[in-house]
Amino acid sequence: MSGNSKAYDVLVEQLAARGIDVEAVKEKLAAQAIETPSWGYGDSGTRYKVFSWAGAARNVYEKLDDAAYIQRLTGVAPSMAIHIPWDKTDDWSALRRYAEDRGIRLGAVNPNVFQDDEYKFGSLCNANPGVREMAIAHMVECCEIMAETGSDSLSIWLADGTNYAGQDDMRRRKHALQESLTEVYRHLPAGGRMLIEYKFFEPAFYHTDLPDWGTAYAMSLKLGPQAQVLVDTGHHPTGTNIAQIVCFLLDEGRLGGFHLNGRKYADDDLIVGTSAPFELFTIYMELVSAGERARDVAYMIDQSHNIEPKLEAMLQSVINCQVAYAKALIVNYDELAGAQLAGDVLGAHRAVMMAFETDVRPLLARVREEKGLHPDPIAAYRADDYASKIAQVRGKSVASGGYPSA
Ligand code: AFD
Ligand code: MN
Ligand code: MN
Repeated sequence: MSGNSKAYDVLVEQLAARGIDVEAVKEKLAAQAIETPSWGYGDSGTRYKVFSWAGAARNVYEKLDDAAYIQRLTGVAPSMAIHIPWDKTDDWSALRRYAEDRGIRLGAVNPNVFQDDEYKFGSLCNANPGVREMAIAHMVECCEIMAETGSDSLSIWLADGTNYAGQDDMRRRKHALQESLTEVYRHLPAGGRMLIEYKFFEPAFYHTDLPDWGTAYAMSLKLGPQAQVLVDTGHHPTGTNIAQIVCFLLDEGRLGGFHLNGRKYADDDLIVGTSAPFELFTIYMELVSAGERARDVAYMIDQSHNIEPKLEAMLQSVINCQVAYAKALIVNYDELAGAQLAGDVLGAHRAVMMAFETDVRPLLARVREEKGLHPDPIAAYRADDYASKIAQVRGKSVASGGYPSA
């Protein structure tokens, strides 16, 4: 009996003794779906420096090749989010077919209203109506692209904000934001969703027009049922209880999805689940305990890997989400509810910690094997030659970004 199957049998026995239906847990783990971002496969960096990576994807087709590779190794990464205009193509049906021929599909469409010169003082909140029109037109184009790609989510993040008190009228900006989003909302394809992302600062440093879950939630209520909130796990002040935000939005039916990444100090875009695995676990506990209310939540990774090997970083991100979900699935929620109602503070806490402190890797390994996959995606990655092959074929792009060299 391989070491793994022994560990698996011991774990199954432990979980059964805790009243956990292991087969039901495995079914949910096998059905998990985590979307990877096209921008995680190309070169990216910080404002100081982009360390270009040999083999980094140079165009949307190569990004799809890499996303399909992640899906082949993990079996739970069936879609890739696209970013417009970075991933723009003049033949959407060809791109859609290219993805589907490789076992994945095109996911959320991310407009870009933060890199054109015109957006210096904002996009949808800009005082200049012409700039607002330009940003709205771009988002309407993204709605049309959604119809072409079969995407169901328009994932909106604005860099809009100001750097100094008095720089602009925050009330006027709020009105402009609502008006502009209302116009975009009209163009959503049937069944499409507008996911409104918030971020407490950066690149604006005095105020951001969509800084927190409350403003995004208020905007979604004003817009209508196809508008929901997008929670980027890196976009909160240190110490924020993100699980509580997730619980509230889920209960209101307004949690559209996540941009998953890790943070230590700010929007660091690190590998999700590295700096705060317990936080990720508590988020997944809210999702598991919400049951049907969490059915349509979109789980999307939003990271840019600057020093980490790109594909290994993406694999680790997906695995960390699998681990957090598996741990959340093995909480005995009946036992937890009983302890909560009885006011058994530490009994309830221990019911949660018991799950968090369980090594779920043998369970995940078995789920992968039952899907016909290697039980350890990182070992599979390190054993095959995909990364060395693309490094050879694609080479290294000229590093960009960063302060102009002296
Ligand atoms: C940056 C922003 C935000 C956005 C992402 C993709 O902070 O998270 O969703 O870029 O555009 O990380
Ligand atoms: Mn994001
Ligand atoms: Mn971000």
